[in-house]
Amino acid sequence: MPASGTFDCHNAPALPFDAAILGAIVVKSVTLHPQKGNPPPRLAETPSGLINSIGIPSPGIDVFIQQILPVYTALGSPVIVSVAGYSANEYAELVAALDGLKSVEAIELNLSCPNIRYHRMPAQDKDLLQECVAMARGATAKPLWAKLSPDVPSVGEMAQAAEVAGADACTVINTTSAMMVNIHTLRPMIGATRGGLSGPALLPIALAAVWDATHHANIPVIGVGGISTVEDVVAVFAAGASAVQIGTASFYDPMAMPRLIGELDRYLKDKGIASIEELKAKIRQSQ
Ligand code: RRO
Repeated sequence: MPASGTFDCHNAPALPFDAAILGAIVVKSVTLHPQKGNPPPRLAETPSGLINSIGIPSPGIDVFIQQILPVYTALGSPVIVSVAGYSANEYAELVAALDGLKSVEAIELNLSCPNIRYHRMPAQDKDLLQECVAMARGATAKPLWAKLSPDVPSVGEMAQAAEVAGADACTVINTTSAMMVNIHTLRPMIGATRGGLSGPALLPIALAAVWDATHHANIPVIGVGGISTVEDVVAVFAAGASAVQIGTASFYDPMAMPRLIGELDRYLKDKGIASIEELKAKIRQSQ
């Protein structure tokens, strides 16, 4: 599935592939109230990866539900709605607004956006993370995924905390906080100074985090970070992931997701493995 924020429904009509082949579509995080996001420059391409400080431009949850959700639903894949609140109460309100909607398969709680001037980032503060997840849990019976940050001493401890508070799965990881300098202006490339780094540099960080999360928590872990080849997909499954998300690879190659789905099929066939479930069972036996 696409990582949140990397699959724009405005481009959906121009998509070069049928989105129904995806396991699911994760939408860009939605906030309770409309907001513009950060002023540009908010995206920088560097040799180490992309740095973004988009800052969650959002139409607000009401407009999202009325005007944007139907566009995603029409694509024929299960829709996962990512939500970002500024307090535990806001997470609960966002989740409550989505609770009754049949077209919402699951809700990803984005607890880890690096580009918001939080007083405390939920994914970096165990008490706040648990408060946000617990409040959201109280507002829905739909599956709840907690999206975690790599910028913590132990992603495993945060995954465990999310599980205890009622998360059904966790998504590991969001981008990592970073900065790049424009050597001509001698200024940071990003207006907000820092942004979130994504791309291949993130893969080893994601692998360590997914491993850590699966060894601390007993809920499925969705692996994301730096995946661009079928070998990367298999590596993230080998680290313990139940499913994978693709982000920056699609920025450089809009066909990355269908390509990886095809390559994974061929990889399994070549190895004589019947399904992804069988691959996961083999991984479990080998460890
Ligand atoms: O919009 C963003 O700036 C953003 C978000 Br919500 C996020 O979760 N991760 C990221 O790298 N950027």
